[in-house]
Amino acid sequence: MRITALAGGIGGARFLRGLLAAMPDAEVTVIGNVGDDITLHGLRVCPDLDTVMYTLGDGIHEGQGWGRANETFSIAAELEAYGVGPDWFTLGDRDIATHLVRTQMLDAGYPLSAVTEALCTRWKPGVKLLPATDDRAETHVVIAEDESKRRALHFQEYWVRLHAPVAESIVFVGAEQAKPAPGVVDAITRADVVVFPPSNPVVSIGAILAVPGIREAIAATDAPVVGLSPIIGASPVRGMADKVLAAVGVETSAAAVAEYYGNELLDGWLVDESDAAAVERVQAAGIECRAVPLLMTDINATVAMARAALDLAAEVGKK
Ligand code: FO1
Repeated sequence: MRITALAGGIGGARFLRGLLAAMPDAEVTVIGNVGDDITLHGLRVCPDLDTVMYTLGDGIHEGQGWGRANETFSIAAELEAYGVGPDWFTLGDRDIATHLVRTQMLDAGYPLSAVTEALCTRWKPGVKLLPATDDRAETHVVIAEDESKRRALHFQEYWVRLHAPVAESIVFVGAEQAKPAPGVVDAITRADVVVFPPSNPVVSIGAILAVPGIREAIAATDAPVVGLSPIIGASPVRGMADKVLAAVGVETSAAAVAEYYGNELLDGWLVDESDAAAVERVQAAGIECRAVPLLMTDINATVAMARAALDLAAEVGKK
């Protein structure tokens, strides 16, 4: 079975671990978010691609969900001694090796997709990891400095330095000119199932859908498209989805996120058992909906979620 999943960072990567455990023989392609990417100290950092690669390659810092396990910070300490910032975004020594390899390959003219493939020959994540695009398309967030002044911040500064204050709007800088990376549209049109893991609907899945051609391919594919809500009750399981959903005028609820994606993209949607009351509203939006446990408390819970998503895909696929 060919499964294609759009994935952001931590939630998406953890879900993929369950998907691979549930479907060890499936051919899984992951279309990874590049909107979080940032250049620091001359190095290109791709947080969401690295979180998928490290998580599935068993190199991830488990507690954080980003960066490397057994990390050291000698370089960060030296940079601080030089007074060289930014001090709000810390790169570990092991992680810096990834950025050095990536940056020298990019500088040599390799596209990000080729760089990602090369890095994955070491990590062997068990999936084909594709960046949504080889072009630069970084997410910026517009906040109100005060009633008269507004500022657009790189997503990392918005999230890591400012801890996600109220956001006015989200801008995917350069996305309009970006093209899907090689293999991305193919992975969607040839899939037996397309999955939206419980990633951030705006700055992760939304940033991927902002690349022209990707949303259209998902809307056009014959494969059933099934998503899992990243919102349980009125709040995100992790991260700042509530803040960026508000910025795009969407209520923070499992049903509202399903409506935000819409039935031209989604055929099925999983909400948590505690949101069973939302099933009717999602069905009314033309999207098949089931209420199942959606907290990834351990690998078994995540495997069960992956199975529920594939069961729903099988059901809607027959329609
Ligand atoms: N998040 C933080 O809160 N603080 C950091 O210093 C930090 C450093 C960092 C370095 C590499 C990397 O791949 C991710 C890093 N993150 C950090 C997490 C990052 O903001 C998130 O992984 C995503 O961009 C949001 O999902």
